[in-house]
Amino acid sequence: MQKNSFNINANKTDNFIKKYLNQQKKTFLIHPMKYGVLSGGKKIRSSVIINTGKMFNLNTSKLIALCAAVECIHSYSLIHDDLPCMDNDNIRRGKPSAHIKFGESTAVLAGNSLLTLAFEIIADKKYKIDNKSKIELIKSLALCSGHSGIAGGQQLDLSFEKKRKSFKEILDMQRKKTGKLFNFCCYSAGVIAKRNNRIKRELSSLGEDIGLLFQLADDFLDVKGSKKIIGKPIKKDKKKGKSTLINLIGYKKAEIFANKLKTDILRRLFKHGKKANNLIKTVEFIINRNF
Ligand code: GRG
Repeated sequence: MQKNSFNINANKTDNFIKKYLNQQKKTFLIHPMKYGVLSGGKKIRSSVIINTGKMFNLNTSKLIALCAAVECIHSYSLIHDDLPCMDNDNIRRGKPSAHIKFGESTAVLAGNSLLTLAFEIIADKKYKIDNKSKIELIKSLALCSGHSGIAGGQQLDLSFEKKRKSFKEILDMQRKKTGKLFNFCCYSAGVIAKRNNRIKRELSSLGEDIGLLFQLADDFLDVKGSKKIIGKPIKKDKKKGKSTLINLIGYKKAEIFANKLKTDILRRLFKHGKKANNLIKTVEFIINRNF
C-alpha cells in the first residue's frame, strides 16, 4: 500500500501548496520557495496527519491545509539545515541544496518565507474551521517549531558535535529536532476532531514518539542506506561527530531500542482498532524504509 498511498497524500499536499502559491503575488522568492517545498520529498508528515485523522473519521479535505503548513515548515528546516553555517550539505532530495542553486541569502529568505507561509495558510479565511481551533493550532505549531521545538533541537544538535552526550541528552535533542513536528501532526488531527485535552495530550506524545522513531530510522539510513536512493550523502554523522544513539551505544543496541519504541507505539495504536490501520502501516514504513 504504502508507496502508493504516500504518493497520493504527497500529491494532494503538493497540489494545495502549488495552488496556494500560484494565487499569490509573483515575487522573486516564489521560485526558490517552490524549489524548497515542491521538488520531491516523501511528505511523510502529511501521511501522519491524514492517517491520524482517519482514526477519527476525518476527511482529508479538512486536514490538507495542515499538511501544507507542516510541509512548509519541514522544508524550511531542511533549507536552513543544509546551509554552510549549519550542516553544510550540497545535495538534498537528489538535487542541489537551495543555497547551492540560489545562493545563501536567497535560501535563507525562501526558508523564512516558507515558515511564515505555514501560519498564513492556517490563519487563512479559506481554511474553514472555527477561530478557536485555529488559534490552538497556530500556538501549538509555533511551540513545536521554535526554541523549545525544531529550532531548539537544531541548536542542541550543533552544540553536541564532537562531544560525548548521554542517552537522555541525545533523545531530548532528537525529540525536539524531529519529534516535535510529528507531535503537532497527531495533535492537530485531534484538534480538528474536537477531542478532549486528555486525548490531545496522548496524540502529542504518540506523534513525538513516531517522530523519534523516524529520526532513529534516519540515523540507521546514514550508516546503511544508499546515497542514490536517499538522495543525500550518507555516513555524515560519524564524520561530523554527531551525537546519535548509534555513535553512543552502537548500531545493534540502537536497533533494539528502536524496535522497543516501535512495539510501544503499535500497542497504543492497536487500541483504536481497524481505524488505526493506515497509521500503523505508516509507522511500519517509517522504521523499515530505505529512503
Ligand atoms: C525552526 C523550522 C525551524 C528550522 C530551523 C535548521 C533547523 C532550525 C532545524 C533542522 C531540523 C532538521 C533538519 C531535522 C531533521 C529531520 C529529518 C530526519 C529530516 C529528513 O526528513 P524527511 O526524510 O525528508 O522526511 P524529505 O526529503 O522526505 O522531506
